[in-house]
Amino acid sequence: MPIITAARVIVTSPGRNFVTLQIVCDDGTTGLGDATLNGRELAVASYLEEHVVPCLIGRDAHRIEDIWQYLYKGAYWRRGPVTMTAIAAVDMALWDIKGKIAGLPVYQLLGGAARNSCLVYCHANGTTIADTIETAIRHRDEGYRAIRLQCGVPGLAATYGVAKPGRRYEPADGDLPSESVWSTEKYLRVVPELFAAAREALGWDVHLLHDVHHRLTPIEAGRLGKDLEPYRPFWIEDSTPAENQDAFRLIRQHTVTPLAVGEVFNSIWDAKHLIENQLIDYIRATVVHAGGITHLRRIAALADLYQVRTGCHGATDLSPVAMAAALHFGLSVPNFGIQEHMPHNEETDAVFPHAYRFTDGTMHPGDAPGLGVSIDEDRAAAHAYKRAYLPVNRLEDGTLWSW
Ligand code: GCO
Ligand code: MG
Repeated sequence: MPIITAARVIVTSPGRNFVTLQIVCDDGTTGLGDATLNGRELAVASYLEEHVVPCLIGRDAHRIEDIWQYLYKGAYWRRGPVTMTAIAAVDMALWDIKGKIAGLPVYQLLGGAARNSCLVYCHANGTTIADTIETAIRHRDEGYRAIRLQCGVPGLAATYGVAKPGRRYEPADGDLPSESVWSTEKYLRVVPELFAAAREALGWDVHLLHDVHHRLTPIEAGRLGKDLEPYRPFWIEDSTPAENQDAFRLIRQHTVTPLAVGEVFNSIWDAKHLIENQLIDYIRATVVHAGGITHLRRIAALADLYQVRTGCHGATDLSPVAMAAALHFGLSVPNFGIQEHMPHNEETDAVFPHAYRFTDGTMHPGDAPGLGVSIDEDRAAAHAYKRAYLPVNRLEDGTLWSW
């Protein structure tokens, strides 16, 4: 059995911050896990270094479920994004090790491929509707079959999901949180126009998605869902905050637009009521923030009972290690829906060489043993950590609002 002899945390910032856990076994096998929690990176790094790594040394790396339970139940303080991201990193690294020892890609250990490849969606954004459509057409021509549309809101200086001119969209900015201003009224006027223009320009053979980023009340979300129905969106995401899971019942009463939620969820308990009551269609919890492959499979198994499908978060703050794990999970899980794909910059891809690939609107994790991702430590060391925050959002009268 492979005994864990060392584990260390590697922090690197090739354009944005990533925290990676590397576990080493006595036979020389190593495994990687993503531990990145955007805007709170060093909290997880310290949780791992101070509290988790000492408990790993000497354990049998093959006992993935036992180690998961040990870190979850054994901590006494259950759940929460920091704890669950740390557990996720250990879990991913252990699956990576098991795959390398078996000589198999992780998806084979999870039951094998349940589909040929994973449908992914990309982002198209622009300050105007015309810019957004232009980008969407470009992505469609690159082969994407599903595209998330976000555009600037007339009358607001900046809007969630829209890049600053000439740059890629990247939410983690400033040395302190930047502030943006929000108006629900203005926003609710522009989104149906965006979707009408998109259907006109792109036709009906491409899936269109939209992220509301928690900014509406349930009844406003119902209005948006209803207004978008003629354009048949694939989903609207995070249309209202989900702390009160029953809020989604109100949205459901008003629209048949499919609902996705859960990128900020960190355990099955965040999603239980939503899934059991069929209040959502897609669950967006990820391998990195929801306890790793082991726990996400449990969430997916519950969701499958209620015809809820997966639609995992995949923004650039999920490192290539998490992306690979998401694809092994997605390829093998019966109720896969779609996977978000926001390509990393070249520096990130160089720090984390990987086997996964994009073809014809879909992605495949590749067939390298384990997760199929490595880390170039020299390159990683060349990109020093730099504190970065997610922005905050206020209403026009200054009230702090959901971001
Ligand atoms: C998405 C997300 C991201 C998040 C970011 C936070 O749907 O891709 O909403 O844009 O805001 O990942 O860390
Ligand atoms: Mg989102």
